[in-house]
Amino acid sequence: MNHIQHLFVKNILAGRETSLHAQGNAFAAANIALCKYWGKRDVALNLPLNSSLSISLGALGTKTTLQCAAGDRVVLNGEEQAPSSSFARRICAFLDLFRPWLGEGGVEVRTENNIPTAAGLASSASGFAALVRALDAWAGWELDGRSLSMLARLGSGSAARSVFTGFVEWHAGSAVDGSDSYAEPLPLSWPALRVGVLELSGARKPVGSRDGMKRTVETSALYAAWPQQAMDDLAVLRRAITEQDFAAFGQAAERNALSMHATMLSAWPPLIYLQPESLAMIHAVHRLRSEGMEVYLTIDAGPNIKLLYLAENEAEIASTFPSVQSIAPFA
Ligand code: 2P0
Repeated sequence: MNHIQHLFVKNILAGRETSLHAQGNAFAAANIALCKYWGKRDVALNLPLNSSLSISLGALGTKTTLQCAAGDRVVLNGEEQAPSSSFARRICAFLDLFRPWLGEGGVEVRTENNIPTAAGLASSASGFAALVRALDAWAGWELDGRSLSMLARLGSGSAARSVFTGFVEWHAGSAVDGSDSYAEPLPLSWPALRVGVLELSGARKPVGSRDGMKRTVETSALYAAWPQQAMDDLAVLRRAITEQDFAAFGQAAERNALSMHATMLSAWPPLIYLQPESLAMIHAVHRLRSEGMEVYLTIDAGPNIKLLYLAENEAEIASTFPSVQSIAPFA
């Protein structure tokens, strides 16, 4: 973690008194972007080149507990992680940003994910959001949502959105110091909305999102069109959510995901996250749609597909895709 990040945290915590409780506990929900975050304008502060919009996934997410320990310990789903593991190193490096407020001792981080393994749901989003909320509860800072979102963003960009639930917009902002790049919840709900999670492939992705977006920004000619595309899609999505216009909503989300994949495909070396099963599923969804079923899809930086549909079609989706996990974000 570098000087710029330390300064950013210092500014947010300026004037806050720390009084450590025995423990800090928090839960944060996973989120799926309907308008994707793809590309950074600043790597140290995780500042995005475009605004994004997500839906949270109800009870799927990360629960984290913090307490004092003799030295740092990171326990994931009941298993102690080696200090040299990339998971423990990333968490401890993030905690380093807060050491001046937490005192000399170590920190025990116990974290549980109930996100289906390898379903292509970023656990870093709910992970860093839960960690920041747990830090706030532990230290008694009582930060507002905007500050929590900006701190979570330092851990992982998409974590800025997981600080909240429901529909969440992450404003890209334009300030070089990152002070206007935060997420906030949209005051809108859509009780009939369903998100279907399908695990098609548990294979590890060859290139992580962080390196994938860097490569895309640096080498893809199609990336030049992306920020405007994302801005247009975000405006359509906002309107479609307000009016509960499901066709417009689904079209904008699907077009946005496939446009992001187009920028990846034209990077060099090419980034092809889609597997044969992914393409088969995309065609299956398009077939269903041609038969009159209102179902759309979205895909992140991996091979797995997420479906978007309404409660009235839940039973038919479950019988067509028996392995689908159907999530009701507003239930
Ligand atoms: C998103 N993704 O909006 C997009 C869509 C993947 C594809 O946010 O480097 O793990 O930690 O800021 O947040 C995944 O990227 O990247 C992501 P960092 P992050 O959900």
